[in-house]
This record gives sequence, C-alpha cells and structure tokens, in this order.
Amino acid sequence: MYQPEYEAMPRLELEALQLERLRAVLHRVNDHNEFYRTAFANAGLSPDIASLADLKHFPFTVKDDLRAGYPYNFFSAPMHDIVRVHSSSGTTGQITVVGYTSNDIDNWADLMARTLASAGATADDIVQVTYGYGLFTGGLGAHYGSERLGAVTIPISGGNTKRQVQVLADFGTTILACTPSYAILIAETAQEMGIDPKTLPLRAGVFGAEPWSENMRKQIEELLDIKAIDIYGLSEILGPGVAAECDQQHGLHVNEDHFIIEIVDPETLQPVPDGEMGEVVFTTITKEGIPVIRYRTRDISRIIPGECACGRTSRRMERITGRSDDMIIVRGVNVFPSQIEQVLTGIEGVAPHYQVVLGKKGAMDTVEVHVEVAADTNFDEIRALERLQATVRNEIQSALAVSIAVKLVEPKSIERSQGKAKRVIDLRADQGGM
Ligand code: DLL
Repeated sequence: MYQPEYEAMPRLELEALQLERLRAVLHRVNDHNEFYRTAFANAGLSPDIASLADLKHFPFTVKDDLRAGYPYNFFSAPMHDIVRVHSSSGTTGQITVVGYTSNDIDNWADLMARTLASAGATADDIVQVTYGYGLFTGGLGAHYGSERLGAVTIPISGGNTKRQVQVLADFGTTILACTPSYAILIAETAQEMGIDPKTLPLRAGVFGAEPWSENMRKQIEELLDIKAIDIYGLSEILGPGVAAECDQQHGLHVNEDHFIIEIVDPETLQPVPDGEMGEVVFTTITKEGIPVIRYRTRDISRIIPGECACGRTSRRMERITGRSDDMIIVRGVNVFPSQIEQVLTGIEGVAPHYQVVLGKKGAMDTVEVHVEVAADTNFDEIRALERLQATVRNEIQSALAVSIAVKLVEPKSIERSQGKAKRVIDLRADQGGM
C-alpha cells in the first residue's frame, strides 16, 4: 500500500473524515458555485449536515450541468488558484473542462501512486505511460503518480505501436499503463515483429478508461505474462485514480477518503443496497478546482459486499459493466458490449476484436456482432467457418438469453484503437428512419 494510514483506515474513522470533508466541500460549492448555491437554496439545504446519510437529500449533478458552465463557470476556485485544465473527450457532445488547483494535482499524484502500488509497483519499477498525454487525463495522471512513487517514468504517450514494443524491450519496462484494447494490440504487434511478448521484462499493467471483460483480462495476462489490474476514473471526478483493483483482482477499491460512492437506481434515482446493480454516483470531498456533488456517471456497477483480503478497508466496486449510453436493447433485453466481449473472448477461433453494429431495416432496428476470426483461420474451409459462426451465435444466445446476428470478418479488418476502443457502431441514421 502506498498510504496505509488512509487505505486501511478503520471504517468509523474513515466515515468521520468523510463527514468533515463533505461539510467543507458543501460549503465550498455553496460559496463559489452559482449552480449549487441556487440548487441548495431552492431545496432549503444547508451545508452543515449532521451525518453522511444527509447527502442523499442533495440534488444530483449531470454532465449537462457542467456543460452549461463551459468553460470555467462550474469551477469553485478562483482562476488565480487553478494550475491545470483537462477536458473530457466530447464523444457524447460538447466537451467539459475541469480545473485543478495545486492541491488537487498533489492529491491526484498520491491517488495514482496508490493505483500503481496496488499493481505491485515500487520505486524500483519502470513505468511506460502509454495513455495519451494532453487534455485527456490518462497520460499526465499516470505520469505524476509514477513520479510520486519514485519509479522511472517513460512519458511515451499513445500511438506508434512498433515503437512502443521497441521501448518495452529496450528500456526494460516493468509496468505498462494503457487501455486494455491497446495492450492486446501491443502484444500482437510484438509477435509480428518476431518478439515473444512473454519474454519482455514487463510484470504488470494498469489498464482502464474503457470497459473490459474478465476473459479479456485472462487473454492479456496470458499474452504478456503479466498481472493485469483494472483502474477506473473519469475526468469530471478526477481522471484515473478514483478506484483500482488490488492484487486480489476482485473489485476496485474506491478511494473513499477523497470520493463518496453511491449506487442508485437509474429510474427512481433512489440509492440501492450494497450488492445491487445501478448507476455509479460520486461526490468529490477534497477537490478544490471543480468539486461535484452526487455526479451521475452513467456507469453501471455495484458495491461488492464484505471485506477484502488485501487489508484495505475501502469498499469495492465491481468492474464497470458499461455505460448506460452504450447499453443496447435487443428485443427487450438489455445488453452491454462488455457482456458480448466476455462470450467472444471465451471462444476458440475468434480474435478479441469485435464491434456491435446497429442498423435499420425498414422501421426495424437491427443488431449485428462483427467479430474477427483468428489470424490462422483457413478461409477455404467454409463448413468450419459456418460452424464457428453458429457457435458464436449460440454462445451469445445462451449467455445473454437473446439471439443476435453474427458476422465473422477477416483478421485485422476491424479498426484498431490506440486509446479507447469503439465497440458500438451506430449506422441507423445513415440507413434512414432516424
Ligand atoms: O478515461 C480516465 C481514465 C484514464 C481512467 C486512464 C482509467 C485510466 P474519461 O475520458 O473522462 O476519463 O472517461 C471516463 O471511461 O465514465 C467510464 O465510462 C470509462 N472508464 C474509465 N475507466 C474504466 C474502467 C478516463 N476501468 C469514462 N472500466 C468512465 C470501464 C471505464 N470503464
């Protein structure tokens, strides 16, 4: 552990700390942020809450609230105190800008040092930061964490996959930080370059920024012969460093001394009991630049009840199933791309590269899973291909209780991503009707 005094704090002490910090942040936003001041006044809410349970009376914050303040109006610190801005990618609309004070950057470095330490990293490691540097929080977030830990930091950023492999081999990288889909591409590229990725000095990876399945983890661990740790975060809350798995690889410990997690029913918005699935909601309790109260992430997960064998006392969130924006409804059944991935990555003969394609036939919505066959497939064996296609369809049907059309596609025909993979392709507008 990097900060055992916080990571393994007795629960009662942690809750007392959370309450103190929550009160302070409610005061901060009430004093500096017009949106919260108005919302609290309208609801008759005072920042001087009596207990943590009072948080549930406070209004939610959604992405559009942050957008309405574009670029700086949602900040709760004077611009004089802001030392850095980042922004969300804007794939789902106008970008949002987040601001950090020097205290925020300092806390972030600690939280990312925790994240790397939970993957077993120490000052003796060499960390290759392959997350993108720039407005995206991944690169600089991991960079500061790695330096805080005292590790050697390689600020290579994303892209140029052959060079990534060369650096992995020549610089003796021991910890890789990138998206899980890019980790697969790096491993495949190494194989193409005649380098067996298992022989690299790499021993662990901190992978996140996109949903990935347990089977995908197994594939990465096997391909690279490493331990693959799931790390989670979002720019509106911090960037990476909000939650991370420990060596038990069973749920992501939320850094509860900085963030309060709630899981709510996305329909009723009522908190659900531990163990039940719902939308993840975060309140930042130490942020100064842009604190947020009850931020609806759109990510779907649940709290894993019980204690973790690693000794951390923080609660664990299960790996994110997906974003509610990416959820597909097929004949009444809710399906996330990561569930399809879990099935595909368990089948021999297909590669871990896939897309879910939404289309339109007349007035009907259609869904088709495109999945690459393995590189060594013999295309002359039509029967074998037909059998493989039927296997994929049947496996999806039995795992998800819904039948989805499957198209096998040639190796390397699905576009590779060097950052977040695009799993859902929506062609409905192009095919008329929308
Ligand atoms: O992706 C921050 C990050 C960088 C996290 C590097 C981990 C590693 P955004 O670009 O704002 O920030 O995207 C945040 O990505 O709401 C989730 O939907 C998704 N996401 C992030 N981590 C995971 C994960 C960064 N481990 C959005 N599993 C979040 C599943 C994840 N989804």
